[in-house]
Amino acid sequence: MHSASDNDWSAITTADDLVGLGDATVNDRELSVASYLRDHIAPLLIGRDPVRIENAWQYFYRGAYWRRGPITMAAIGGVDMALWNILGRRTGQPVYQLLGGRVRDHVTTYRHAFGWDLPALLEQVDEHLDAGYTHIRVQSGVPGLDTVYGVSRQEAYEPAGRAPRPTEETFDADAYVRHVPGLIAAVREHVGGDIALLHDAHHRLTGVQAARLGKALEPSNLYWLEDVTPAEDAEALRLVRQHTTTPLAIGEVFNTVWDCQRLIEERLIDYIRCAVVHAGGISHARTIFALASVHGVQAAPHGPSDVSPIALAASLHLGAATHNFAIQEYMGYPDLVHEAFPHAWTCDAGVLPPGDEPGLGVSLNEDLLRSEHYETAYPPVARRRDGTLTDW
Ligand code: EZ4
Ligand code: CO
Repeated sequence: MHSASDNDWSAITTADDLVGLGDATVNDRELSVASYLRDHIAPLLIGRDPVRIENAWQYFYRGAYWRRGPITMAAIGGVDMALWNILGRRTGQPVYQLLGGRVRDHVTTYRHAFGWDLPALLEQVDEHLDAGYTHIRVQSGVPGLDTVYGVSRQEAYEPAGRAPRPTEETFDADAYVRHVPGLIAAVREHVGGDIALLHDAHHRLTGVQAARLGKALEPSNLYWLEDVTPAEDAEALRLVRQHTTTPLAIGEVFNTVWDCQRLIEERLIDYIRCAVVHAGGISHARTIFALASVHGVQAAPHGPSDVSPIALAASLHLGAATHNFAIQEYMGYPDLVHEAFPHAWTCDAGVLPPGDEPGLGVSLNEDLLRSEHYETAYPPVARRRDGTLTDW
């Protein structure tokens, strides 16, 4: 390789001037990954052979004494994506062909619907239904709470707010667990039996609270209940599993196969939600999904608006070529982001075709990006009524 990250963008340039884009964004810790890339990876990329993708992955993973963690793995992930991108451009093939070709006609997606109360929520649900979506994540306000994570009173993408420090909100697990089953039952009644409904609890419940919630949601026949307990606590999930048949999804905060090995091997979850960007790129997400396939767990990557169109493209190419890839989250982007990252993938009536351009099929509108500047943004911090912090 000729140079790496020698401009502001996450791009690798080969000696013969092929450019590969990657995404290494970790929401609210962006600059730490930029430093990791600039200070510790870019100098070591120079002179490497860009077609030896697996070799590069192994070098950056095993060659570092301090392994794993979101910063390291996103940095490796960005490089990995860029190298797959380069290989595609060099061979004229979309990345999904290089991964073995398509196993499915399309990658299904789900969209978010949120509303402070049921009528507002149903309005968004109806918009998604009208647009042809068949899978919808539903979130709402909770009586007695002023704010709820991921439920904006306005149009919203990722819940991070642009400010030098995070906002704070109060969370009450009992009020939440009392409210959600009735709310989702009402949504189920509204949409009928054929639409898949999903819900995300954002890691905030104990095992017992989560088990109760899962049980209470059974009549609503959820597609999944996501992040119902803190992801790192396997025994909490086991407790939930023992008490409910509501399908469980977890893993957006995992970075390596070792973070989720036990959950997968012991079948404590139904869906593994690692994002390609946060889990070491296409090469390592493929390892995670392969382990999942052995144990009856399906892949369903994280895809909020802080996962860029480049990383989404990487996920879609992998999804097209991965048998146990169930669904891709797609939160959508503001217009500015679509303009900044012109992309071959499309979103049409509930499916996300990766497009047939060589590589990942995403480019950068550098002029537009240069006119923007970086601002810190943080998701809110949540406290219980006594002031102690919740799990996420
Ligand atoms: O909390 O992207 O499933 N989606 C989510 C998101 C995440 C944010 C964190 O950066 O849970 O809203
Ligand atoms: Co989530």
